[in-house]
Amino acid sequence: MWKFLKSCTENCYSEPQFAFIGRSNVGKSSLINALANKKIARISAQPGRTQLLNFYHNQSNKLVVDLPGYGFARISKTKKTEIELMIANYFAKNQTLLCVFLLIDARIGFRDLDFEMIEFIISFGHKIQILANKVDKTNQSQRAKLAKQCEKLALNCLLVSAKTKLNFPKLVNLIS
Ligand SMILES: Nc1nc2c(ncn2[C@@H]2O[C@H](COP(=O)(O)OP(=O)(O)OP(=O)(O)O)[C@@H](O)[C@H]2O)c(=O)[nH]1
Ligand SMILES: [Mg+2]
Repeated sequence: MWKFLKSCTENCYSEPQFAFIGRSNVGKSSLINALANKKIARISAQPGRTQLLNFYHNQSNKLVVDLPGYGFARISKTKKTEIELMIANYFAKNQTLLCVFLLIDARIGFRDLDFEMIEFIISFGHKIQILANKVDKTNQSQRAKLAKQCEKLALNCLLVSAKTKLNFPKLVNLIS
């Protein structure tokens, strides 16, 4: 059963873990709530909700961390730097990552900041799985464009929706 454990400013567990990262407001915390079938992560229509590393146990008792989002302009410069450092340290120092789930908005596709983050994460040898969230809000041409982008980048992409739970059996399999 999914369970909230604690919030930390750096990795406070040595066990192997899955990480959720992505631009602010892309739906990382919503996806965790949808997987958990209960409200264990705080979400908001305003970007910048998650400001710490939030640790959870998932359905198979594995550690999952919900990271703060990147790319949110409307927070103080100090706070932004603090969050960027928290994210950078997490990936740079972590030897025990099972997989990094990098979320993008399926309507928008990849942004420059996403490419920078993907390169940064890969540079430490971590494995990445792209989750294109909010698919419930996409049309056919947006989905076709996304599929092409993923193919070109040779990245594993799974279309998901925290709202409709599209592809959740596959996602649960990846996070078990
Ligand atoms: N339609 C739709 N809305 C979604 C989906 N996932 C998330 N949302 C909405 O997107 C907004 C942001 O969701 P959050 O889960 O707080 O996003 P986050 O990535 O955790 O944001 P930060 O913590 O700020 O980085 C909320 O209003 C959610 O209800 C989805 O799959 N479909
Ligand atoms: Mg969040």
